[in-house]
Amino acid sequence: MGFPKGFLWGVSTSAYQIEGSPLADGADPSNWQRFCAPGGAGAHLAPRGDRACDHYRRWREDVALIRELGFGSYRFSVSWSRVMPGGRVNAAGLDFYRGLADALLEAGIQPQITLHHWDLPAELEDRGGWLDPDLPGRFGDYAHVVASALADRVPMWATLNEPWVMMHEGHLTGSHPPCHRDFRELPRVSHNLLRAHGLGVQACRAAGARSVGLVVNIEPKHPASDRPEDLAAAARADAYMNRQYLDPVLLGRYPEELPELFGAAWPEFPEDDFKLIRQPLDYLGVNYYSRGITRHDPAAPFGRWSGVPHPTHLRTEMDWEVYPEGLTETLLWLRERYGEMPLYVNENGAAFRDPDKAPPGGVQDPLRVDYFRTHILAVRDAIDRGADVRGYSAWSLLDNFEWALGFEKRFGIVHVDYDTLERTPKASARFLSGVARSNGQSLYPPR
Ligand code: IFM
Repeated sequence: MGFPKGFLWGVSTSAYQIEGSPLADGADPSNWQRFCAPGGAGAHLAPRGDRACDHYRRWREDVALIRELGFGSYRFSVSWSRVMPGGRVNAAGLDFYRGLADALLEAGIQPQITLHHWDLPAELEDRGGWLDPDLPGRFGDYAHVVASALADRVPMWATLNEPWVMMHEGHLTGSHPPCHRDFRELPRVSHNLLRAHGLGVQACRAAGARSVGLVVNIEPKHPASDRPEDLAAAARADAYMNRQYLDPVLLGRYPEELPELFGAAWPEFPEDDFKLIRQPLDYLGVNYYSRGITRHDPAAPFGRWSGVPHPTHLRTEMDWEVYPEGLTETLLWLRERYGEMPLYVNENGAAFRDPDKAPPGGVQDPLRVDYFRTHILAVRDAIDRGADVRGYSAWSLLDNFEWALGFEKRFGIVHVDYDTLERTPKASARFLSGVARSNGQSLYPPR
């Protein structure tokens, strides 16, 4: 019963999704600020990301909220264009994150930093973004600046959040900046992200960071049938989404399916790059939301597979199947494929429809409560079966800017009224607070 002693219960956010004030105190525009500005592909998103949850000005209130809810950790990301506008170090940008980290520590909450959660300085995107072979080096410089300023007080670091999404949405579907739709770009984008990760780990360590990892999103790919074509399609989808990043980082090579998948677009990569990419890690961060049921589909525009919805399982507002067993499967699969390693569930959560205004009795969100309950029990199951899981962080502390989908999808355990920016904990916040304070005991009602 309960969870291992010292298990870390936390909440996650990211810079552009909550901060607002993107140009304050000397910051430069990021690719997402530009995406949401008039004339940008996301200009219709209202209210725009420029205000988001106004965390940049209300962060003290948010720290107090995390403390009141009893969480032991808070995972947030740093805005690159705030701390290094035009490539120069901006003391005011670093001061913001230093102040936040100190306030968390004072409140007994462990800060966890993600260096890059998708918001890239716009000028670096203009130079080619993740297609630019020089960007990994610039990321290494940025990582060194941030870690030199904060490693003395921040114990956990991650280089990148969900590199797969940056590649897939930015260069295949085109729904995120830089809004390209060209599968031939994907291998180069991935490889540059992986090199950036390697240089970021080295830079963090050189600056004294103690625990350094990577955060990936994993979705088990299940074949729609036992037909060999569907089995092969599920393997291709798995290589593309789940192993494309983990195999190079943890095994020093790409999955064997990828050269065939990309055909002539697959470049020869220098062997030395894999030494850089395969830096020893202190932990792996896992973001889990759903699984994918996959069938062979020769008409699919890329990869010859497509997704098949489960006929009866509940789906969230994102149209993602609720499938907690997939989290146990993921955590056990990581151990089996890559060996013993400390794992943290760094994101897990669900968008369900909540009212725009919090009613007087608070927001009741039973579907989200059930989502958390079943997924946390799935983590427990994985621990019982040998996975070394050290923490669980809910996505997300606040309702926030869900990227190209704007503010409509509410993932928060705390409701945000986008007119007044008032924060109101939902029933799910109270539920998770009980789980955190009891180290999981509250999941098991007394007999
Ligand atoms: O909001 C995102 C987050 O930025 C990255 N992981 C998935 C979340 C929900 O889509």
